[in-house]
Formats: sequence, C-alpha cells, structure tokens
Amino acid sequence: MAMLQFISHYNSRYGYVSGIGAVLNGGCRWVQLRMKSASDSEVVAAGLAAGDMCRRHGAVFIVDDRVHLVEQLGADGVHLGKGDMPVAEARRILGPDRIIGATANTFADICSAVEDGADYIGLGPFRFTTTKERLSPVLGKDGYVKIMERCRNEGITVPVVAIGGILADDVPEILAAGVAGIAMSGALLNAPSPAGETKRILQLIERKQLI
Ligand code: TZP
Ligand code: MG
Repeated sequence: MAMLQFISHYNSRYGYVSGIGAVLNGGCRWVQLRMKSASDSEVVAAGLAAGDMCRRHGAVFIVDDRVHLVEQLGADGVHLGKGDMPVAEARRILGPDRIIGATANTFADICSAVEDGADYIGLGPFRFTTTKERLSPVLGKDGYVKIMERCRNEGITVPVVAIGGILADDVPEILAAGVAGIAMSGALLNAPSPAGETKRILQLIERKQLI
C-alpha cells in the first residue's frame, strides 16, 4: 500500500510531540520530525519523546536535517533537503542501515539523489504551501505525471513521495501519477481532528490501491 508520511512542523494548536501522537493514533506509521528553527537540545527533547511514541506504534521515525542527532535519538533515518548535507556524505556517516530521504523538485534531482544512495525521494511541492520557506517551483498534477513517467521509463525504483500543500482531495490524482506515497503536514494538523483526518486519508490511499 502507498505510504503516508506525516511532517511535523510548528503549529499553534499542538506541540511537536502531541501532533505526532495524534497522527499515530489515526494510524500513520511514518513520521518526520521537522523543527527548522529549534536548537539541537530542543530537537533532542522532542525527538526522544516522539521517537519513543513512534516505536511503541511500530512507526518509522525520521528526523529532518540533523544527521548528527540520528544516533542519539535512535531515529530510523534522516531527511535531507537540497541545501543540507549531501546524501552521499550522510550515507558514509550513518552507514547502510539508516533511511536517508532526499528532497527533489526535478527529474534530475531524483537521479542525483538516487545515485548518491537515497532510500526515498520527497518530490514537491505539489502546490504552494506556507509550511516551507524558499519553496521550489510548484509541480502540480502535470509535473508529477511527467516526472513519474520519466522515472518509470528510466527504471528508477526508489520510492517517490509527493509533498507540499497536499489536501485529502488531491490524494487520488497524485497517487494516479504513480508515486509511492504522500507526505502531509498542514492538511493533518489543521484539520478539526488530526487523528480523524489521518484515518480518512489512509482509507483514501487504501481505496485507491484497490481500484
Ligand atoms: N517540503 C516541500 S513542501 C514541504 C516540505 C517539508 C511542506 C509540506 O507541508 P504541507 O503543510 O503539507 O504543505
Ligand atoms: Mg532540510
């Protein structure tokens, strides 16, 4: 089944850890802790609690950017953007067993991340979002269709996850482009019930897989 990755980010209604708790209760089993402007000690405090909750729910726990904290947090891996540590260097530091995700905006980005040893790609943004600053050009549905077709033609099998401004209603058409999963933040945290919305989106993903 296609995957749902929750990207935790600052939200005035929830702390990082309680937001993660809500989506875990809704059934999400893949979490990325993204605390952009926080200090390392803040990331460690939240990350230890979040990682513990993820392990209890059997969820994969990824930390954004901070390769140097992966070990201390007992995280399953790290997600790296284009301006972060290069994937190949992170792989040398973390070894073969940790998950390394990489951000891409183009087919060329995907190819270089795959060559460098990324385990999954976050391809986006789908549409404008305020969750991320310095956003790359918006891809829209057509962008995903074109890029995923090139991936298939060129035999790229590394899972590509769509990200950026995605709402529940977008899920069927994005999955139809051939991505392996969806990453969401605002659509889950801003919903009246993040746990309920997580459950609803997981059902949408499951239903789409059956069509
Ligand atoms: N990378 C590209 S867009 C984005 C990230 C981390 C933000 C995703 O959050 P949202 O709220 O689902 O747009
Ligand atoms: Mg980053």
